[in-house]
Amino acid sequence: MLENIEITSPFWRERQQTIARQMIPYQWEVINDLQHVDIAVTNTGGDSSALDSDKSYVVENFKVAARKKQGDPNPGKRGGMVFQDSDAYKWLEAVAYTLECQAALELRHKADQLIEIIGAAQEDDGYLNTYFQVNEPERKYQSLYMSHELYCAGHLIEAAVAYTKATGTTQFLSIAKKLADNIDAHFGPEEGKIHGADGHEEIELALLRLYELTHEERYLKLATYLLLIRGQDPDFFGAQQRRDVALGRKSLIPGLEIIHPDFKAPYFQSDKPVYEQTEAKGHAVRVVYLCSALALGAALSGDERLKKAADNYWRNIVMKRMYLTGAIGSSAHGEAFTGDYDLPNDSIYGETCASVGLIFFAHYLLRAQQNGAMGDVMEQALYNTVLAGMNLDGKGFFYVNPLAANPYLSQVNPGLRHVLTRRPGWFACACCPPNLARMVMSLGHYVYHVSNNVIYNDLFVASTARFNLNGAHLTLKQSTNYPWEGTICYEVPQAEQSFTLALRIPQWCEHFTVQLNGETKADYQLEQGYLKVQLQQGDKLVLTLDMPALRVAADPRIDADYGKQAVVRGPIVFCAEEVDNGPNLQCLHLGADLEGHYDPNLLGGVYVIESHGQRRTMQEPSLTVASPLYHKAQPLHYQAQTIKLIPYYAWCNRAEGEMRVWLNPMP
Ligand code: FUB
Ligand code: ZN
Repeated sequence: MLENIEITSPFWRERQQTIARQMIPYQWEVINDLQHVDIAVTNTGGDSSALDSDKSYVVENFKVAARKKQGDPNPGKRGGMVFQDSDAYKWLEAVAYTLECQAALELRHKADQLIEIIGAAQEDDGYLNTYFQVNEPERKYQSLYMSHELYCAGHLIEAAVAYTKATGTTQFLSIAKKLADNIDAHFGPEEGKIHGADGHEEIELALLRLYELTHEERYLKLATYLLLIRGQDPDFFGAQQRRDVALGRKSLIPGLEIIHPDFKAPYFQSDKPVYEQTEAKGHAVRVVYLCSALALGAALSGDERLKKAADNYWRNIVMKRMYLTGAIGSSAHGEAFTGDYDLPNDSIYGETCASVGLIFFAHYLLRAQQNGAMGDVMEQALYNTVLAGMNLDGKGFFYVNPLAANPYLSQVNPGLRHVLTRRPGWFACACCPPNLARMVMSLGHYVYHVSNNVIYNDLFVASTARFNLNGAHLTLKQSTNYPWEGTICYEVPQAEQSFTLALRIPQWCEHFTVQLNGETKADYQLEQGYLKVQLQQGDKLVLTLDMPALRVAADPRIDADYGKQAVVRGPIVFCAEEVDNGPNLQCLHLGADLEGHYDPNLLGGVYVIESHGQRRTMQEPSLTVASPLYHKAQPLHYQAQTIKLIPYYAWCNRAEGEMRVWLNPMP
């Protein structure tokens, strides 16, 4: 197993420092309402006017719940979305991973304070959810389609697992176990218990992680139950919706009807049992959180039904429903998947959380199957959509991640209103910012995994890692300037015995070389995208991945990308921005060349690619201001233009303007 890892990569250290020093303290201010932020309300799904636009209420809600528990007749107002508690839990999880990397005493103090407040809000029977405790106690566990009770519980449990591992303290874990036990008392096959699961998956993965930490079988059993009960009764959520309407209850998402075309069984992945599912349907984050649990559950329990479900989902998502940037979820309606090859670049949803979830899914499948293709997807989502989810300064966030954007169209076209072209400081529905923080701070957990005593290197990240392979200790040092350069050097300063290191050879890499102690190795065979090398103390291994800038074409069934080309280099997808290339990016044609260089002074240091291309001119007689919109087709005119491309993740850090990933090839 991996005992610990210290990340030394300049690329990732800089991001982790930004998150630890800027983003997490900033998020603390926001969740405690200590500073004014303009809260964007574009993504609430319902009536944004029902939510305050300058207060998050996150921590306040726990204090209100605690006062109510103590019998205070006027505990105060509980505000925000029904799942607002989860923002506190994800913040705590991000702090936990930060504490794994550094002492961060001030953050630790704040986190302990918050855990105290959360504990004070928890009811004696373990129940914990500020919305239902304060606003509608009689509705607990009755509106699971949208209550997010187990979703919030899941985030609490994941945070507690991470916090316990990082600090060795158990106060948070006790809260988590008490809550998990409350869920266990209410859900399960026994008569009198609820025979269903939460509308938003998350608890399943959390219980599996709790099981991994505590080895208490009941958590594995409950997680498996919740995975397998889903879709057994396709009307489970529908019946709860109808009952709530009959009882005159209000919608849990302000302004959105309880019975709504976007919220039917497929939205909740409950139209059939998971092992009969063959397509990713409905809400994208829900799907990938479910899938992550299916993959980990299959690995922990050996249940073939879970494995089959995870494999089916994986195939459908990766082969037919994923963007080049690792974004998923094509539609803003229901924040959802649509159909195969339906991947519009401008009206996309591509929620940051969905790509975070896709990384979890890939990681847990990888742990079970050792298939490098899963590592490829992991880095695709990480280096592109997830990193694009934040401003370089760590204080602005994207929820929706388009591959083509135009600020004017986002203003005038209601179908594009969800596509922002500036990262807001916070959201009324703020799931993404703390999710991104916990993802990047936990990066060390994704660099390697160990299976059958083999160390698999899944992500190339300069680091020093310590492993314990069945009692034998070893230290593995990885040095690289990835993602800007493809040379990765491994050293073994200490190893009690020899071991096997499996290197992921990414699918984008057409040529690579391996040198062991100065000698080129040619006798290797790839096994599912990994190359295995035997190492011992003192060894030095150099893997060189050729990393030229490449043009990518899409499957012709993807209408939106038909005839277009995108530029990638290694794991990084590039894009054109208006600030570099002028407006009307749709008129640009890439040239025959792609010339790249690293620019240390641009956007915190990025690789830039230039192409001597062309721009269709507006000079033709038919394209004067007074000319008609449509005209007889005739030969087109172009002028030379050097097209400048930057990494997609860094877009929208300068002037607001158009952006585009898929460009025209030479005419
Ligand atoms: O419903 C909770 C979270 O809010 C989801 O995961 C996101 O998609 C957003 O809807
Ligand atoms: Zn989100």
